[in-house]
Amino acid sequence: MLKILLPAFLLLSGAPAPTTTPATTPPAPAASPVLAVAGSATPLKLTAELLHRLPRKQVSVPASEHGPAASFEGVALRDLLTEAKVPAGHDIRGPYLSWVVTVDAADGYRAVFALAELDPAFTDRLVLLADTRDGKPLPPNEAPLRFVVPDEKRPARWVRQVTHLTVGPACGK
Ligand SMILES: Nc1nc2c(c(=O)[nH]1)N[C@H]1C(S)=C(S)[C@@H](COP(=O)(O)O)O[C@H]1N2
Ligand SMILES: [Mo]
Repeated sequence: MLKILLPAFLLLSGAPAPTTTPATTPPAPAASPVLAVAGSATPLKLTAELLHRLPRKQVSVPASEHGPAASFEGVALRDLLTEAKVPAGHDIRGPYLSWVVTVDAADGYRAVFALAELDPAFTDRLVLLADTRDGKPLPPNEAPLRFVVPDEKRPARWVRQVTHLTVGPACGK
């Protein structure tokens, strides 16, 4: 009996739990995600200040097999590209038709969007880079930014924990 009660007593008394698991150091605070454009030396830092200076967009997503209904807010990826001087509209021609935005996440997950998929001259769909869910900062498994693509039924490109956006030619030319 004493053997069973002793560990519980140690936990309740605040004494270190008798465990062999090594202590882990907390992760360093994440630097701002960045958007880098081919041929441009300075990447755009996706700071909270920038994300609040650009037009804010809000989208409500219904409940599905993937999760409960949610309301996301953030900025359109296209508006970030414009901030970074990436061609838009009628300028998306010739080589720019094969330009893509590569999205990298903290866990190594990757996805791409083509410039033409993001542009209001081609489509009305919204590709949102969200920084809040239901009016609150994103939870740790989604922060600091996550994609929301309401028109896409499979949320496979709804990349969470975005760290880098890289914009440039799909096949390096
Ligand atoms: N960083 C990251 N984002 C990701 C994934 C992932 O493995 N890593 N999985 C994708 C897939 S396949 C799905 S179905 C959705 C699930 O989103 P949820 O975890 O918010 O439900 O996240 C997408 N975004
Ligand atoms: Mo998925």
